[in-house]
Amino acid sequence: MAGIDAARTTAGPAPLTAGMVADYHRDGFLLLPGDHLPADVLAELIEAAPLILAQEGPQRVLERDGVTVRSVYGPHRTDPVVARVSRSPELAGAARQLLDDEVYVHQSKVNLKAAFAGDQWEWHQDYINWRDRDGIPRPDLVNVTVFLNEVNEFNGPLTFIPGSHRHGLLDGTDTDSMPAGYEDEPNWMATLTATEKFQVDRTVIRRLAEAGGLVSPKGPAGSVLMFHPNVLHASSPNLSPFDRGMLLMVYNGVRNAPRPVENPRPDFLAERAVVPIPLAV
Ligand code: 6CS
Ligand code: FE
Repeated sequence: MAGIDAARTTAGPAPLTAGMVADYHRDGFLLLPGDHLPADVLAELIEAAPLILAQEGPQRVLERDGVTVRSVYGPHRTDPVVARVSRSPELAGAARQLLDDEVYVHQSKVNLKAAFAGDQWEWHQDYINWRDRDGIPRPDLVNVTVFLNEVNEFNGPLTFIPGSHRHGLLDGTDTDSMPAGYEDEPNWMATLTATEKFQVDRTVIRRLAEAGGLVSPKGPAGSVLMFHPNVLHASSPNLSPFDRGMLLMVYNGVRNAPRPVENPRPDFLAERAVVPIPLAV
């Protein structure tokens, strides 16, 4: 694991070096090696994933085929292993360094991207959902992802346009209808499927990709990928015989607490209680 005291932007554990923090702010994402989490913690997490994915309920989203599990939301609230990992110095400490604030988990999920059947995520920025649906005033959140399987070029890796987060929220269209196959589902489902609700203009995507290129961070299970809520990202369907499971935790800074909204989303999608994760100094 990277030296836990290598840099201190806030008091408390600081697993990221100053160089890593700078790379994150430049590119909008940062990949940490497969041994960032202690081996026993990673093993527990990988063991917990099938149980999380098996829990039926509104927090579980299926693919358009109606049978394959796409995502399960809120595991940090329901699964003790994820709860512990979400509060670990290796992850919460890193989030705190990147946000320069105390942090709590706004949203968590396991995205399975199942072998043969896992569908795409179209080009999007995350923050528009958290601003417009959840009332979060500034894009001062960070996605912290733990790979539960090896992520390679075959199983639908996340793909980023480096530096795109520095343009803020981009021009696009908010589509109003429910995606095909989800017409009978609750309205909050519209931002969670393979058909993106907020379509960023393709001319904008092309221009940014021509300038910044495309990067798909890959690595063994246990790799930790952090990315900014405004970095433009997408991923292809998984045509390979290998799952691409990922745990994602969205940390928010406590100074960026959500404002009241008219129709709050269910708490497995959006946390309303801002309680900082305690981390020993
Ligand atoms: O609605 C949401 O909160 C989410 N939707 C997308 C497309 N990305 C991030 C987030 O999980
Ligand atoms: Fe996203």
